[in-house]
Amino acid sequence: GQGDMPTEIWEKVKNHPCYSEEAHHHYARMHVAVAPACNIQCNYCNRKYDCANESRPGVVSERLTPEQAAKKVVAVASTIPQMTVLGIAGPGDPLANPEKTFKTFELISKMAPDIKLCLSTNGLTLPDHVDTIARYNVDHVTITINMVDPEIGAQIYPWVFYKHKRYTGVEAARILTDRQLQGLEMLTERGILCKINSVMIPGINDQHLVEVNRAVKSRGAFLHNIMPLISAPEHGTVFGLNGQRGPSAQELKALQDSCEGEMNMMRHCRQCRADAVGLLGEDRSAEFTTDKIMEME
Ligand code: CLF
Ligand code: SF4
Repeated sequence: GQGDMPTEIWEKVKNHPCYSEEAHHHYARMHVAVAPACNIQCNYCNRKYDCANESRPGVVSERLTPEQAAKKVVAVASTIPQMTVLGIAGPGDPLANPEKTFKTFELISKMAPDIKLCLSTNGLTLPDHVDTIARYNVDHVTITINMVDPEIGAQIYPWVFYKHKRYTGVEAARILTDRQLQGLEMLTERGILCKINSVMIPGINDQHLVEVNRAVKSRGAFLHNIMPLISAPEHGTVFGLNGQRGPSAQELKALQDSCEGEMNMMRHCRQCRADAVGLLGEDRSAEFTTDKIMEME
């Protein structure tokens, strides 16, 4: 229920399946995979698959043009009436593909104006796009923040590509954390709800995520979603190949518990694919391939 939440915030969360634990039983989201490129490298990413920001590696999602994506949204919304939210979450970084991402939002806001728009990003170029995000009425932005300490960041991110130049090591991580936190502040100043996703990587950032939690809370983040690293050698990620393990369910819960009280913690994330369709935990993307949508017309 609304509890003591201000009405303008309640209006934004009550039917968003990720922002409200209750809503996820009743409302569906869909992602469209319009954003193939990325501007950083995470050691938990396998570019052959979807963005590990938001996804379980293993299945390649179908890449769509903005026009195909908008058609798909209209087709899904007419089939699944509980579909309230359209998210762009990959397979790369949506803001490393700004033309495709914002063109998709523009088409959808015309063709399906009731659908809420949602965006997930690594944050590197976020400050440059805050005005555009606000202009397209994107109410929900997720930033994946795994550290606020560049020394720790250097163990997670081998490089970032920023303003036409490749940076590595601590310097790269410092640029990334500065841009992420600046972007978060700019969004929350404009009243855009921000969720922070963090990937829990045992031995690297597990102790540190409590500090990340404080840093994002103090900058106005609404919700913190700490997700387990999914690591297996067959996924071909740097961490997987190095034998880096993911956390146990108990370790994850203990960390979430120690952050709870500081701010709202999300505990119902299903680490969706970049082309997921349906209720969280349900995947109906196979019903809505481009071929099938063309047949529906
Ligand atoms: Fe998608 Fe992400 Fe928007 Fe939700 S998913 S872009 S906020 S509409 Fe949700 Fe999926 Fe977890 Fe993401 S369950 S991976 S938190
Ligand atoms: Fe991969 Fe996403 Fe990281 Fe880019 S931001 S390297 S797509 S996990």
